[in-house]
Amino acid sequence: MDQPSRAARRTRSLITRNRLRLVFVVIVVLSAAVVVHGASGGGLSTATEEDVPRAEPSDGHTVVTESGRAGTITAYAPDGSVLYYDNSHTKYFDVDPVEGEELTVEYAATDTIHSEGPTCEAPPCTRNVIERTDLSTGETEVIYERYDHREIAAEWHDVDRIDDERVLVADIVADQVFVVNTETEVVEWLWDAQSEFPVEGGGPYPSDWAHINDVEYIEEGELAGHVMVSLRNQDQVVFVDPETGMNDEWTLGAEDDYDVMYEQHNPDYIPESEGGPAVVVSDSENGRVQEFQREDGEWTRSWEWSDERMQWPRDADRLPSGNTLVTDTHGNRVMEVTPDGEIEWEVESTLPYEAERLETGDESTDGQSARELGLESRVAEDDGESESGFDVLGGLADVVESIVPHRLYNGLLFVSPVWMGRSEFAAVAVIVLTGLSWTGIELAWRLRDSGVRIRSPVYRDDSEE
Ligand SMILES: [Ca+2]
Ligand SMILES: [Ca+2]
Ligand SMILES: [Ca+2]
Ligand SMILES: [Ca+2]
Repeated sequence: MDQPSRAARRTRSLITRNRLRLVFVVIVVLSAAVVVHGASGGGLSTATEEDVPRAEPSDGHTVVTESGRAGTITAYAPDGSVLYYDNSHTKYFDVDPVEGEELTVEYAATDTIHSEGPTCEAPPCTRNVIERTDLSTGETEVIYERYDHREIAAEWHDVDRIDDERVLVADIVADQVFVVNTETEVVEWLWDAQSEFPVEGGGPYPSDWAHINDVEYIEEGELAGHVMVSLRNQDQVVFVDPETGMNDEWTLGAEDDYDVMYEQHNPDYIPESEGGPAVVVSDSENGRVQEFQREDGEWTRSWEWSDERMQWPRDADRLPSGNTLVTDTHGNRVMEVTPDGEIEWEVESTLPYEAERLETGDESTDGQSARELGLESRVAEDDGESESGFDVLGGLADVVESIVPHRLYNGLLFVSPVWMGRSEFAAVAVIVLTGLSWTGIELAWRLRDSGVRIRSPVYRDDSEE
């Protein structure tokens, strides 16, 4: 080998290497810009009342709770302004209008106890509370409270009022639902998920086994007096006769049968008088809201709705108008979807748990079934056409989302900063992959420069170039 050609090769190699390095730098800088934009420019926060974005004007008061790291309850007036805001509890879950009381709500909230003391020997512990607040005066009273000895999965995510004295509570920590008289504090009825479900199924026992996240007292129709219970980790909504126990024939969904439901939230029962029996429910891990109609002793899917942005919805209320009020937790919004599938009203929120339109009653009260209304289904793929063909990060986000298991992906979104969305995750993935590739290539170059040759089946001698 002669010297000039060797020197020329070295120069050529250096140019090639520096070009490649430049490409890596550009990729990292662009991706970092996306992350920085998300962290600063995104700007969505509900941490204080001043931060809360205005809502679009609507035909009533809307109350939204949040249970991420910012635990909030916010009431929007019909003109979209904030009528009431509180963030004094760690997390807020179910909120319901109080019947016959204008602008008064009841909600379930949680305080995490981080320090050792008389209410918690081994922190962290939890205080669960049901409170009633007059949104116009801010006056708040404690209806019922209880301490629990741990923090994880120790919350009450739903409460349903039966009458003036009694409420039904979905108790995640004990995997039970119970009726308590809040005057006497005597528990009058209790159903334990272990009576029907094996501990080997669902989530890990005892840390987060059934995750009973919703409960509803059915007031009328064939199932009047039954209690509907959502076992998130069993992917099932079940119907319990208070006298005789679970009514197997009515169970909706089956464990790990993700085509039907995948770790659902907030099912609402629509009775026969409104075109049911039907159940409108957030199919959270599948990223859609849907409805099932009871016919010939079986549940049939009668409606589903999702769009590209929807990610981990956790509430859907059918309103008397025929619209559906949807809480899209990782889509960071609460919105109203019309019968033909359009978004009619919207407000941004960082990690919303559930929403209520106060004037329309508790959850889906007076809302008609999808079948009765002739609702049009719509799924995310339908509006794929409108997406830009040059949306590289959007495409990458799809790839990341398709590779990472849904539960893990939603878990990552839940624990990451509020501004971390799909694009930011894709950008971080690009930075990590670029970093790894760059490091690997630099290492290979070093080895090569120091005369180490790694033989591989595709190794070719310089002379063959
Ligand atoms: Ca509610
Ligand atoms: Ca409720
Ligand atoms: Ca609901
Ligand atoms: Ca609701």
